[in-house]
Amino acid sequence: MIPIDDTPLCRDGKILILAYDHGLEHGPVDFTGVPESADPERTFEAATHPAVTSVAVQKGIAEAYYPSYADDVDLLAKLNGTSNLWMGEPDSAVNCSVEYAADIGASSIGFTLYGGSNHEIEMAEEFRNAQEAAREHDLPVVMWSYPRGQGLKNDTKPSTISYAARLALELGADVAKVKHPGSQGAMEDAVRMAGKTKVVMSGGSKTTDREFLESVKQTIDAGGKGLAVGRNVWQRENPERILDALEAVIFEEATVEEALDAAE
Ligand code: FBP
Repeated sequence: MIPIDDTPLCRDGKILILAYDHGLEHGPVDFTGVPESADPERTFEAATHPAVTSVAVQKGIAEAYYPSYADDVDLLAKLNGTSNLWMGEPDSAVNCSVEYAADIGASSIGFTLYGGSNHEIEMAEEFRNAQEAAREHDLPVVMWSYPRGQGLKNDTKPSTISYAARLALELGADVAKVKHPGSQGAMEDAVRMAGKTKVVMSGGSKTTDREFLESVKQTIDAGGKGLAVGRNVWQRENPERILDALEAVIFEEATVEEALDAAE
């Protein structure tokens, strides 16, 4: 673990990562509701909002679009990822090295671990390589800690999310990105299991403003440090509006009602 509060990934110890790797992970279907969202520039524009601490993208998007935003946006390079065309047991190809991520301007790295997958052993070994290389470059490491696989029927049950958070601590991640386990109490347990590793909530599929903000508020009240979110921001017609609300909840300790007002 390295101190990350003074890195660009954090603002006042909190984190709001805008994730935009869905074109790989889910495919073009995620862009159908708001066709403009297929244009990476739209998300980079959204990432200039002061609430956003970093934008998380794959190497190709970073190479093609980040140079135009390097002065205004912080880059988290997602090192592994797999398309939805893959039908096998959960796994994630390593598409980018830490060295290359640093070369293209990333100030932190992201890595998915599917604990419980039949590929967990290889993925953990790949994570080890990335984590140790990141230390050489002083880059914070964010683990997308998503237990899933043949044996796991419910990947958001509280005990699974607590285990996901613990895996991140045990394997040396600075930040554990976990799914919301359904209640503030369950998120508190995940935060406790993560120890010194900061916990951020994974955004999930698009919901109403209120439902989404309530889950974020629960995460913050549980001791979580923020959010790594994609669809709940850029699948909205006006990403800036929900970012205003997120800024209020994450950085200003606002209530959900106050945040909804901020988003008017
Ligand atoms: P969302 O906020 O849209 O859920 O994005 C977070 C994220 O982790 C992305 O980085 C990733 O592409 C996606 O979720 C993966 O979601 P899943 O594997 O659960 O379909």
